[in-house]
Formats: sequence, C-alpha cells, structure tokens
Amino acid sequence: MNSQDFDIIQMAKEKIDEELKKMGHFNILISGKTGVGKSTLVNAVFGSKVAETGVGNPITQHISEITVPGKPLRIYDTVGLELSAERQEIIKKEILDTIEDARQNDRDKLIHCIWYCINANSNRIEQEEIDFMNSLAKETGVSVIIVLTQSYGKNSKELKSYIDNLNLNVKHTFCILAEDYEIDDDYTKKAYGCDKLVEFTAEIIPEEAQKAFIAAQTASLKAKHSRAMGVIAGAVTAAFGEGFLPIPCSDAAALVPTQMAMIAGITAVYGVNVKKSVMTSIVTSLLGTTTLTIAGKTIVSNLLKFIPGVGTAVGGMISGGTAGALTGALGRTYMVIMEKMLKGEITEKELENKETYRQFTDMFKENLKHSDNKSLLKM
Ligand SMILES: Nc1nc2c(ncn2[C@@H]2O[C@H](COP(=O)(O)OP(=O)(O)OP(=O)(O)O)[C@@H](O)[C@H]2O)c(=O)[nH]1
Ligand SMILES: [Mg+2]
Repeated sequence: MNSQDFDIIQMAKEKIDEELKKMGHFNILISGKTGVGKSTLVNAVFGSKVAETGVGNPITQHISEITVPGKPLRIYDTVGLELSAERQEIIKKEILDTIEDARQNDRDKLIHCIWYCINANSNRIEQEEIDFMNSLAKETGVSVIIVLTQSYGKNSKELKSYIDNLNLNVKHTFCILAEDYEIDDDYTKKAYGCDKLVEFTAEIIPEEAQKAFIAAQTASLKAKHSRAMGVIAGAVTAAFGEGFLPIPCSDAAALVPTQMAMIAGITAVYGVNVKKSVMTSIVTSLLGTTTLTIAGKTIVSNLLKFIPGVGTAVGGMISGGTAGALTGALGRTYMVIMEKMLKGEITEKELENKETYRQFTDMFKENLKHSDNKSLLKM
C-alpha cells in the first residue's frame, strides 16, 4: 500500500475502538426501596433487559455493580434498602466507601449521578427517606434526581408537588412510567418520561461522562441526535481548515482521517455495533467506490463528482467550503443511517442490498444540495 492510500474500513474500525476506549464509563447509582421499579427503569433507559442480562457483581453487602459488555455503562444498584436508621447508615457508608475507592484507585468508576426512586403510589414520603436522600446528596457531593416510578395515577402529580415544596437537596423530581401499565381491560397507560429524565440528566452530569451516558442510553434519540450534530460540526470545522488542497497532487491526507473519525464518533454516540461488512457497505456507497484501499485523492475526487460543476475541477483546488460541505453531508447521511438502524427501520440484511446503497447515495446527494454548513460551523 502506498503511503497515500487508506484502508478506509480498517481506519474507521480503529477510530471506533479508540473512541470507545477514550469514552470511559458513565456510572450511576440507582437507589430506592425494594420493589419500587429500579430494574424496570434501568431496562427502559438503557435497553431492554439490561438489569437482567447485565453482569451483576456484588461489591458490598448492599451494592451490586451491573455492567453490560460493549456498553460504556456501570450501574450501582442498591439492594435491600429499608429505611431503619441503622440500615440507612450502613448503606450510606457502603456508598461513600465505593466513591472513595473509585477516587483513589480507579476514577473511571466514579459515580456521576444518583437516581433515587420512590413509588408514585405511596401516599406519603417518610421522614427517614427524606433524611436519607438529603444526606446522600450532601455527603457524596453527587447530583441526586428523584424518580417517581409507576406514575400511572393522579397521585403522582400530587406527590411531586409535595416533594417540590420540601426544597430537598435534589436537582429535580420526575414522574415516570417506565413500562406501559394496564389499568383495566380497556385502558392501558402508555409509558412516558424516560426521555425527559435522560435529557435532564445529560445536562447536569460532569462533561467527561456525557458522551458515555448519551451513548449508553436508548430512551432519547433527541439527545443522541444533538450530540451527533456536535460531532459533525467539529469535523466540518476541521475539514474547512483542511480544504484548499490542490487536487489531485495532494492526497487529502488530513481530510479522510477527519471524516473517518467523524464516522467513528457518530457510531459511538448511537452505540450501534456496526459489523465490518455493514460498515463496508455504508462507507463504500457514500464514498462512491468499491475498492477499500484507496488513495485519499481518489476519495476526494469521487466525492467531488457529487457536486455539479465542481467534479470537473480536478487539477484545481478544493476550497475549505467544499471540504466542509462534503464532510457535513457525509456525516448527516451516516447519522440518519445510524438512527434507522437503532430504530430497527433497516436491518443488517437490507444493508447488503444494492437498492439500499442507492438510497444512501441519493440521500448523500440531497444532503449536499441542501448543505447549510453555516449552521454547523462554529464561526
Ligand atoms: N407496568 C409497569 N410495571 C412496573 C413499572 N415499574 C415497576 N413495575 C412493576 O413493579 C414490580 C417491581 O419492579 P422492579 O423493577 O423489579 O423493582 P426493583 O426496585 O428493581 O425491585 P428490587 O430489585 O426487588 O428491589 C415489577 O413487577 C414491575 O413489573 C412500570 O413502569 N410499569
Ligand atoms: Mg431490581
């Protein structure tokens, strides 16, 4: 392979691995009395059956650590929480020890947020529970959000306003129904609220945990979308600076890695496990090539063919604006594909078919036509 050639798929794969490695974990403590709906909430936010299929590992008497292979996520689930004063002290000490241990030995395990769950149908909130939440927030220094679980009745709104008026040391209280609830034969209350919980949580957790959280959760596509738009904007800005490359003398040595890093970044945000064959179909259909080991200049000239009037400029320069437009259109098209995969609107099988390729190419051309990179460029 000549130094100006890229094995683009290999490059994309390596960049995805790099991305996952540097992303670290999002760590959340889920607490609340037995049976309130902690596991149901975790499954609804992080993907079905996380609580059951994740690997649970008791790390103290009352805390179990759940991890899921391939997800940048660690859930600390408190087990057997009752609110007798002694039990409270014991559990709180275990939580503080877990945090201290992470601080000293492995900062990747630091707790970024606490969701404290209360069943919305409980008529009142006990003083012990109030004390527990307040001291948890104060002594750990971690943000606490109250989740009123199983909020299918009108009690939940009342309980929420009661809690709001207590002015507790918590960031917010959310009413949530994590799974549909069958009220009677004729009426089922639809699940709601997990998306809002996710969007709020994403805003209050430390910056270094945001990427992993947005990647790990599956309840808010909106949160993934805006994160992915940020990745694209960054790549467009970089590509703009890398533009003004003489074609074909220059090999676009900088532009192609920028684009592959963007693809990797978007893949990580969506948390989709893209197989090599699928990545190959997508990237080759977008880059207008069937060869994988390809010179950067060929990639750029292939891309240029998509722009009417510019395709003939080979031998000239591509401007920063053109490099940015190509990168933006590539990113937006790839993002739509990730969204469709996540929603199950395209299957891996369909990705192998020629018709699907053609749709991607059309989508890419369309995105290029409507390029409005001013909104993407932070200038
Ligand atoms: N329909 C519906 N049922 C729920 C919801 N949340 C909890 N439940 C039910 O409440 C019961 C307890 O829920 P879990 O999620 O297991 O509660 P938990 O807090 O994890 O319980 P422990 O692990 O035993 O402490 C289950 O039977 C759930 O089906 C919900 O949002 N919708
Ligand atoms: Mg549970």
